[in-house]
Amino acid sequence: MTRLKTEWIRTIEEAASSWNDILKQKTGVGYIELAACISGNSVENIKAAVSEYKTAVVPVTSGEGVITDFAESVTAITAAMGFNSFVTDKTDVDGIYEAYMKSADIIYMADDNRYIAVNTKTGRISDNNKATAYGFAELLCLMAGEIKNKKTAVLGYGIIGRLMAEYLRNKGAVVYVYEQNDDLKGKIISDGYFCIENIRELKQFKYIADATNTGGWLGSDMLASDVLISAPGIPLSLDVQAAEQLKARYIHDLLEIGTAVMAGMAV
Ligand code: 2YJ
Repeated sequence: MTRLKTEWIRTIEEAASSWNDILKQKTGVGYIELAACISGNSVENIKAAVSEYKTAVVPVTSGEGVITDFAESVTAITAAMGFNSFVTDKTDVDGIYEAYMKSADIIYMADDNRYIAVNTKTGRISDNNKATAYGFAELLCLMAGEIKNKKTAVLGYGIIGRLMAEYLRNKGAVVYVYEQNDDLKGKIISDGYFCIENIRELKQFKYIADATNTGGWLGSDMLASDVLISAPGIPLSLDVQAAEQLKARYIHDLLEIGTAVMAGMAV
């Protein structure tokens, strides 16, 4: 699991709102519509929550400690959705106490293993892995227009890759998985997916869900010219040239989509 770095997330605070606009241009949905879709809430329900709920982010010092700008970035994303959002002054348990005392409805917090949002009123909890995987998988479906019966590649069969494969299969996609770790191939097959044996086969795929976490290994010569990529994997797999060339054809972010969907799943 990739640990976020301050230098990667530095721009999220100022760009959270414009990324919402770009997402809408690319897929037809923004944070709120995607949060509604994945959580099974109506857009009206999410909008009502946004206008009523306070969200708090508690910095967590355990393990590798606080990531400078992490809590502020999460706050900026929920604020871009319209929530009344704040970072607690205190950290850890004292921060959770502060969030309750300030009547936060949803509390976000992350340690090295898990990033969650807890609804203090209903007890509902959402997990970033699921929110991110389902959010990005749905965005691939939206970019595709119709994913049913379409050959779709999932790169990486870790936590996020598995959740994306499951989501895409439920949407009717024919899922092929590329995974470098040979020990996982048996699992891919027994889970009911096809294996991409050689990365050269990737060129045949128009639809790609990329959940790998080695940056810069994917060049445009390895991809179909009309490829559409939804890429929650961090760092981005596309090399610098491919990222520039395919700008209009891929979606990637570090925190925004997952965080927005988490809000929906905690409402
Ligand atoms: O509060 C803080 O600033 C830190 N404790 C945040 C830690 C963020 N955690 C991570 O980046 C981990 N890799 C877990 C993320 C899970 C996302 N799927």
